[in-house]
Amino acid sequence: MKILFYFENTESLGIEYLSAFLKRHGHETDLIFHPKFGDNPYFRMPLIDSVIGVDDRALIEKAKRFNPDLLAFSTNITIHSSARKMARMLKESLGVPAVVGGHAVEAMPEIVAEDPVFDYVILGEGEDALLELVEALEKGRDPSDIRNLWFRKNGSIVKNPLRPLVSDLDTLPFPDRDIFARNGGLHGFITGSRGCPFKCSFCASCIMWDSYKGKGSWYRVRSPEKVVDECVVLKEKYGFDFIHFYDDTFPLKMKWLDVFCADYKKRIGLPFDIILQPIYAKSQQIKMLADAGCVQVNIGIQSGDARVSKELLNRPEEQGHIREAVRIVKEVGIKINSDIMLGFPDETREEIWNTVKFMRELKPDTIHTAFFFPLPGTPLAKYTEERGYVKKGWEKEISDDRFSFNFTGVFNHPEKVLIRNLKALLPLFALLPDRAWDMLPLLTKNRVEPLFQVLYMASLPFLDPPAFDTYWERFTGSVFKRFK
Ligand code: B12
Ligand code: SF4
Repeated sequence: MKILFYFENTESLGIEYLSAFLKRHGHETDLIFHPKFGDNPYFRMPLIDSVIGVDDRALIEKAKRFNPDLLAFSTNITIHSSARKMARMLKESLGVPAVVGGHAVEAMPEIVAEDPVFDYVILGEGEDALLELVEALEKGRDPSDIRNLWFRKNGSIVKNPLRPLVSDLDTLPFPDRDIFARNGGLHGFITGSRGCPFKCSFCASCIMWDSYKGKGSWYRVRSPEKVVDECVVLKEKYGFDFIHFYDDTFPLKMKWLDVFCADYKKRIGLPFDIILQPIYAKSQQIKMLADAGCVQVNIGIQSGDARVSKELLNRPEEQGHIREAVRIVKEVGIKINSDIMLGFPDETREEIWNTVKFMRELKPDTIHTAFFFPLPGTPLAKYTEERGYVKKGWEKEISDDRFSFNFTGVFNHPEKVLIRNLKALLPLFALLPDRAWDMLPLLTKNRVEPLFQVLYMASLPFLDPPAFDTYWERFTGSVFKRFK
């Protein structure tokens, strides 16, 4: 059977895993990739995509040439509305059914299952369920008993239970990166694990631990040798000179790391970055990572206020863990990128400033700022709704509307001006000497954010080289395809 995926903006390991699994079982796959160059964390100018020749008509023509039997969409809540739009257009032109999976489905399964745009919804880990659906459709068999599948039948929704999680990740084929290499978006992402051991109140991890209760551990780690085998593919087949490990939190158990670091150094030797959970950062492990080639760690600090971090976000680490992790990481010369969020429900002015003070104290090399946005299905989204920051039924807007995590908060935070200003200013201030931070209270009094957003964009290549590279690759990739 021929399955056509759709994705936008960046590479999706989810699609690559699904595609590899389908191919292993004799099916043919391809991808419609929309780079959405004009919609990114730094600015929104959708017209740019049309100018460089990526428009819906061109994508539909490409889809027609592949002539699929099934359309497959992977969505999260930022891309859900545009994936719906694309699903509607492709279905109209091709007359084939559409299946959807991914994080938007976990977050709001009922809303997605009631949506006539999608014929089938697959919850959770998708490899086996998608294969079974494809085989049922191919053989004209009733898909009613496929675990993880939800679909509409006689006016109601059939909701099949979840199957157990894949317990041995090494049994899965390596992600099919060709599908992105051919169509754009390939960046060299890889994960050594699936899931996360923690349950922060704003994170999708909470949803997964709850949905999969009794069906295996949501947090699973691959064998280090297999991970390095996959890095060989990234290096030799695709020519990457930098590797991004995008595990929710990079595995740091001594036994695992010992094998990984020695093997990676011997067979790969490329610089890489990881996502580091500060609770796990011990001196010995960090030294091993540095020796193996780790040049940057990304730490999700989120808030520098102890109450917000513990009571509201349910973060596992204390501020002491973060201080110690930053000290150890700096000692070995690894760069630190810190992720923070601003504008949590009930977050006071003082608590917001505590985050700023914490950043000033820690002095990470770069700071990535985001507005807090409630992910449907998480405890913090429920709290946001209970406290009246969003109106009931707000999740529906995610499907109906185009909004962006990066540009709009859905709710009206009383400290909106301060939040917007800090979002634009902090990444810049990360580059400035300590004394410059004294100016922040004055600078944030009035709305200066648009001016600093422009400054931020102009300094992006220096501020955040990996983000800029990704962005630049996407742009040049699109232009190249247009003029080829
Ligand atoms: C790596 C990563 C990124 C990378 C790569 C993104 C990507 N699209 O793969 C980068 C840094 C670019 C990124 C960006 C963003 N990310 Co991100 N990211 C992750 C992370 C840490 C791992 C994703 C991953 O590769 N998982 C491994 C693969 C194998 O799993 P998977 O993608 O979930 O796919 C499986 C199933 O979901 C399912 N499935 C998925 N799609 C489909 C489709 C079909 C048809 C079927 C049947 C099944 C199916 O089957 C797959 C295989 O088992 C997750 C957290 C997590 N644990 O998943 C957050 C996560 C997905 N990101 C998230 C967010 C919010 C974002 C951004 C919006 C952030 C921002 N403000 O810009 C952007 C969106 C960009 C985009 N276009 O997707 C949220 C999504 C929340 C939600 N409910 O929608 C997550 C869950 C983190 C969180 N905060 O909770 N991200
Ligand atoms: S540590 Fe990170 S990935 Fe894990 S639950 Fe918390 S926010 Fe989610």
